[in-house]
Amino acid sequence: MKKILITGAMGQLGSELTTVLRDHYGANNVIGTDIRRPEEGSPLLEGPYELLDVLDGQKMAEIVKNEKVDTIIHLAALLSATAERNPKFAWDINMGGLVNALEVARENNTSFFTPSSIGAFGPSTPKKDTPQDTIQRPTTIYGVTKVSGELLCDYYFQKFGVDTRGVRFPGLIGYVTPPGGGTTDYAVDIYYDALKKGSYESYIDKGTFMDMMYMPDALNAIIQLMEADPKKLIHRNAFNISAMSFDPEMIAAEIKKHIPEFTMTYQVDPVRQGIANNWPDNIDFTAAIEEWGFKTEYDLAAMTKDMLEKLRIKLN
Ligand code: AKB
Repeated sequence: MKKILITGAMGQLGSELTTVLRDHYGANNVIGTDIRRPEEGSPLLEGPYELLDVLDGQKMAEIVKNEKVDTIIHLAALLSATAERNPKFAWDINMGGLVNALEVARENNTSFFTPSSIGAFGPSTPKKDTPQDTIQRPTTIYGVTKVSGELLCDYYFQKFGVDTRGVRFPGLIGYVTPPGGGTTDYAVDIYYDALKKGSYESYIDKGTFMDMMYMPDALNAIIQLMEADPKKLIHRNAFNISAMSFDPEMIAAEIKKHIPEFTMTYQVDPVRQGIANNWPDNIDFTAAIEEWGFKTEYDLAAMTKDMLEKLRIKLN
């Protein structure tokens, strides 16, 4: 039985992953941590929960030692658009937190998962069917921290034998906790506004394709990779994964099938559009399929149907 510590448990991914892992491994075996405390009644408090700033490596080490943690899932990080507004702070949080978590993993011999992102690619990366191994010269601070993180995780595996694993997540879409400060967030906001206002003003321009994935598939991917046979993993960190690639028109057209009166207008945000322009249109994820059997269940149609159903209940 695993004993897992999650950083960034209050984030978009962390809040759902904590619950899913508690169902999978037992509530007492998954310790949620974040710099904030959830509101009373939050599902995050239905198991062990600790306040933890990832820049406090000593406290992280104490929790891991005291609770005999054998797996660290390090999610705490700033997303692309927020990072671009404060690059130094983004470097401190994204890299400082990662180094602390890797050191704690090394000292305590734990397994380790941390996500990279499609943000680890840049303008000189092939834009279509972006290969697993390719040019990575991102032009955002978020991308710089993601490439550095991928390399650092490889280093901790090669140098110290820490069992590091990771994926390059595309935009994640879910209805439980809204994302904060990402470039792909429009693909979540659009569902909320479709139901609340019947319209959406997109900050991402027409014809801008990005990879995306529905949250249940993202959660499964983490469990699948963490449980994969290490002998079969050639890449270990930063596997390309995706479930779909679409532009704003395509997601709007899919929503219109359920809400015929839905309309979309554009008010392009130059910062987030600039970031999106330098990311791939669609990535190749053959290595993840071959090395650990990556698979997804939701395409754009299935995700849209489920998102609208679940959000209708949540917003009522
Ligand atoms: C973002 O938009 O910053 C994230 C990501 C793709 O890493 N969702």
